[in-house]
Amino acid sequence: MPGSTSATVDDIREALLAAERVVLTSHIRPDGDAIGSEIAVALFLKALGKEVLAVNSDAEPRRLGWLIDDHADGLLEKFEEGKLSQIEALANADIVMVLDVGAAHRLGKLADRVMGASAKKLLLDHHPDAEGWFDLACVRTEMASTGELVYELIAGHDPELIDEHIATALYAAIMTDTGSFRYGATRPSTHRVVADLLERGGISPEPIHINLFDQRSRESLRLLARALETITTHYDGRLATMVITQDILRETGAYFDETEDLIHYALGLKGVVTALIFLETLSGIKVSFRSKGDCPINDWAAQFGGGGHANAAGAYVRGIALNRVIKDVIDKAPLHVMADAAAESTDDDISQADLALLSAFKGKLD
Ligand SMILES: [Mn+2]
Repeated sequence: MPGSTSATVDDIREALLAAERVVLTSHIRPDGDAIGSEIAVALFLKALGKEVLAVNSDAEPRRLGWLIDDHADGLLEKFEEGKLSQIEALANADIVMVLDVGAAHRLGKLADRVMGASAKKLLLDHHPDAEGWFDLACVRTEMASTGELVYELIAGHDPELIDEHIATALYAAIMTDTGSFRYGATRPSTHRVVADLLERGGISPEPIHINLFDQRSRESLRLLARALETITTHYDGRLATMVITQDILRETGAYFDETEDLIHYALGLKGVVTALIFLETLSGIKVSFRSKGDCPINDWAAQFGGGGHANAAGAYVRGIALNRVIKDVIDKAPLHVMADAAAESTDDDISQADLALLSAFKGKLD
């Protein structure tokens, strides 16, 4: 039924088992969860004798290259306009399965081809607000990662199929999206899944962690040093911001994708509940929102045309100068970022005095 977001992992598996040719795809600027989930599903379907191709609008970031070189060469490609094998795969597919993203615009150059494909469209995702054009959509927002859903997909068919390669891909997926098992969405079941992956795959965490996080370039460390200097706090130290300009990137020689984990340093500051990073790109300002604990920031990101999870969201602002974007975003901080939500919640209603205090806070930037 088109528009259904209530499909189960079993429904998704049943549809896949009945198919012969499957194309997988995920979001632009694919991360470890996107790539790891795609590789695991691709290896699973290949083991079942299906024809499968995973194709993304963007290439994988360089730091995830090892995942593909090692296990999935020829299974996962970057979309190339006019590449016959990819066009044929999309045209002949029984199923196009989208992983880790439910919004067409985040499929990049593949959006029209995926939506226009005659194949059945499946979604397996953990992001809220999936669009309605999927034939079967399994969206489980309580999951920390799409990788955990893929584990369910495979283990529910035959856990024996979880070999070293599938286990490595899923471990990397889950490790990425849980921030190495420390974010709020990490649950006991997350640890049960990774325990099973370690056992069945005969893999150990350390080399995967080293591959994912300990491969920094000198340029990226120079970028880190510069980025730390830009940290500013607001609202009594509850909000920390970081700014990366094109000048900083140029001067340090770092790549844009090396900005990815910088925000955690701002979030790591004592007393900070929310951190923002403003990244100046050639076509606009990318704003990343992160928070700790019960401090949702996705509605805040949505005010700037973005969205995401409660504790991790993003937005992209075009046509407005960097300094203006910084001020606008900070000014629109939700009340629970501006002031201590615990103090407010002792009263059901916010008093007039509190509201006056909050509006005074609002204009005050460090
Ligand atoms: Mn994810």
